[in-house]
Amino acid sequence: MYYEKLDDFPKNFLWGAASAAYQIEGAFDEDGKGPSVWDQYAKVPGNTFKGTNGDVAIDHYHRYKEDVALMKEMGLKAYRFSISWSRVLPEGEGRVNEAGLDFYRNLVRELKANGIEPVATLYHWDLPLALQEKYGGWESRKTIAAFREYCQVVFEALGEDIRYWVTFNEQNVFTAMGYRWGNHPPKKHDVKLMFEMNHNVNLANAVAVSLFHKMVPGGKIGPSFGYGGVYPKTCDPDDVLASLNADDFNNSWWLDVYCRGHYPAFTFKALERLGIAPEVTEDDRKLLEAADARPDFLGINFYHGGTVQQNRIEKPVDDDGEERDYSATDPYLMQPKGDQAQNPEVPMFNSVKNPYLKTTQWGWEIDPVGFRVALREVYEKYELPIMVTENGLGAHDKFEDGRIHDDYRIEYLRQHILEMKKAVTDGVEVLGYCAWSFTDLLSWLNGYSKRYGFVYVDQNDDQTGTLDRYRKDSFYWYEKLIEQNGSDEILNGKEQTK
Ligand code: BGP
Repeated sequence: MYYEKLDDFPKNFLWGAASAAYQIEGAFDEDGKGPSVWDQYAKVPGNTFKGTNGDVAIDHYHRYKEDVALMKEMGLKAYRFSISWSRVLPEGEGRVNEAGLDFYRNLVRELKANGIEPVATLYHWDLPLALQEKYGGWESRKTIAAFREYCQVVFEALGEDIRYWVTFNEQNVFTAMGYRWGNHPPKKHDVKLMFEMNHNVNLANAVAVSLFHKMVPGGKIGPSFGYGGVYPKTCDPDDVLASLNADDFNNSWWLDVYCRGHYPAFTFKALERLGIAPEVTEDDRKLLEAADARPDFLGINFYHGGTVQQNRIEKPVDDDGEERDYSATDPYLMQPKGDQAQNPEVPMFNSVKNPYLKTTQWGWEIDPVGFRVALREVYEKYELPIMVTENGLGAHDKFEDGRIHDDYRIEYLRQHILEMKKAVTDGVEVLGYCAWSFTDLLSWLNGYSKRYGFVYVDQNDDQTGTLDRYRKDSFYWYEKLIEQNGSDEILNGKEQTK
């Protein structure tokens, strides 16, 4: 769709940047903070890249004033951060640690004094270790009650000062990484259990949203979902059907529950057939469907989507385009039902490479148009305002005498923000855009060398850096973009940056 002129971004558009507690704070055991599952997990040899952990991270806990001063200098309008549950409730429930709450009170005060809108995430993966040990974490409904307690404490302390809240960050990612792929805590490989614990997180999300609506009437709350749009490999109707299946399995499975209060029929039936669908009680249904459990906006984290073709059982087609007969040997058909239950998507779709897209140094597809498609799809389907809560480029940056020439990052952001502007022109209501990330920070599984920030932090994989901060070229570019409220000039690449 071609426009002669794009709509302007709204005047109060929230140009922001994002982070998460474990990835920046450090001070992992200071001022009464209890351990989280990540504090433990990252210290087990082999679990993270070169053994990196967030004990110090980028020491934001002690340097938050310096970081906020940089945000202010940049002209940032919003800052998304997460609250560490075990800093506030060291055992996950019960005793409140006032010193932990004070850190967030001070941070929010500092942000607001500098004209920056705080956006607080309640849960960015760092579950209090005590809850994992006591109840098996999200495997138990007791953790839902603990989460409610935590939310109540935090809403009471900060509800008046923070307008925008995010419940769960990328529920689709932490449930799958923790319970299917086994590369996040608690490192399990059990798909049935994953769907069960995921259901508990859905209930916790509904509980938090309902409670928020009671306690913070003027505020806005929603989950941040890791959205990946799906393309069919070809216009063969069977490939199109496969992409519909993948979208249902990868996206609607969560988004429908958040926004409509129930699971999508197709995936639910597929899981039921395999005996791995979550048990949904009558009370659960009521809770999920309650009007006050609907989010006020949807947070969308966008990095990349995927491409699929029809499954190989019905019509075997290889990536090289050659047809092969899998019917006799297809491992899925030969597997007992229990094993099929570990691979529920096999009959639904088959992931393939997208030949049109380039990838990052870490192999993630770069797809700005897909970002516009994603915004359109989500907005059309759920009719909720969208806040882009993460989008950005992870790269190896080169530090040259205090300068970091990250033109590749500027280009990535420019293209994505331009497509977002087109989506706005298409009619999508976008409240704000939080680039991932403001400063460099710890990547959960890729250490400190996968950098995303506008601000370079001298921290290395061996965790010996000075922690000094340096503005990258992208810092000055984003500053200008904000100043011009995302003008066509800067988005068409005509502006010179330092
Ligand atoms: C998202 C997470 C962020 C961040 C980002 C980049 O999934 O919400 O916390 O880590 O991805 O991921 P990575 O560090 O793996 O490159």
